Amino acid sequence: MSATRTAICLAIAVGLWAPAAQAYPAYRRLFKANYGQAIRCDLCHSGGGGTERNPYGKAWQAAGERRVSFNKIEAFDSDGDGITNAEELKNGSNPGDKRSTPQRPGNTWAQQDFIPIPNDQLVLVMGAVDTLEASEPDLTPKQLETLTAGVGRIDEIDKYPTLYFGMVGGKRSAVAVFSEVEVRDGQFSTLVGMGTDGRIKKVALFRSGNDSGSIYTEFLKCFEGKTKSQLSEENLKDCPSGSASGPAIHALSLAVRKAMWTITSLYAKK
Ligand SMILES: [Ca+2]
Repeated sequence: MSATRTAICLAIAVGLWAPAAQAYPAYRRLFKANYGQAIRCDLCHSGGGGTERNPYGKAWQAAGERRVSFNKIEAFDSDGDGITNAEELKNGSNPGDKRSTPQRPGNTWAQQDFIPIPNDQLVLVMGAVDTLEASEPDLTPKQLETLTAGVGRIDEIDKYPTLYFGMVGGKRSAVAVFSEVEVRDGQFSTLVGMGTDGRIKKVALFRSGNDSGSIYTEFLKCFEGKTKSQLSEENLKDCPSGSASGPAIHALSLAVRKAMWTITSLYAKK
């Protein structure tokens, strides 16, 4: 398995448009919140991050992709090796790989200390940087309150942001965060890059759907240069939405607003 593949906990390899936007960096944090263990992408993906989900990953998806969903599938034997998911997790074998059993666990899924960094996606919204860093901050109650007030309503997954920093000359030149909003036929995942001036550099979109991704290009461009306070529906009403549907534009706007509030809630300037 290549290093790049293991480093990316995303279903998207290239481009602004993915046939199936799936794993989201926060998912591994939901697992850790539930079981107290950091994990590798292999727990839920057949060949590491970015690959198809294994039976355990699919079962978790079917159970709702929430923290409680892990508990809901504990009694299942997702990979069909005769051992329940709960037993496998307890013993360090992979509940999504029938070749892995408590007697012969093989490669372990547990204890990945480093945070996976999706280099290929980050370059889309940050431009050229020397290096990339990542952090998985725990929001304080106060920060959570600020975020909720700013966005209106947040989902469970929004409480587990992963922040990526683009470094130039040893200093942070950009920060980026993924943000996800559910729409009727799937999900909008955006990656929003912000400069140190508090303005959006670029927004990349990853989602599943039958419509063409290019219909969102102009609308996404409209976010560039805007600050957190310029993202209200009123501020965005003149942005060209092309043939994109109203609900889609609304979801996209909400995702970007959530990303910007996440970053600024964590790094509020005094
Ligand atoms: Ca099993």
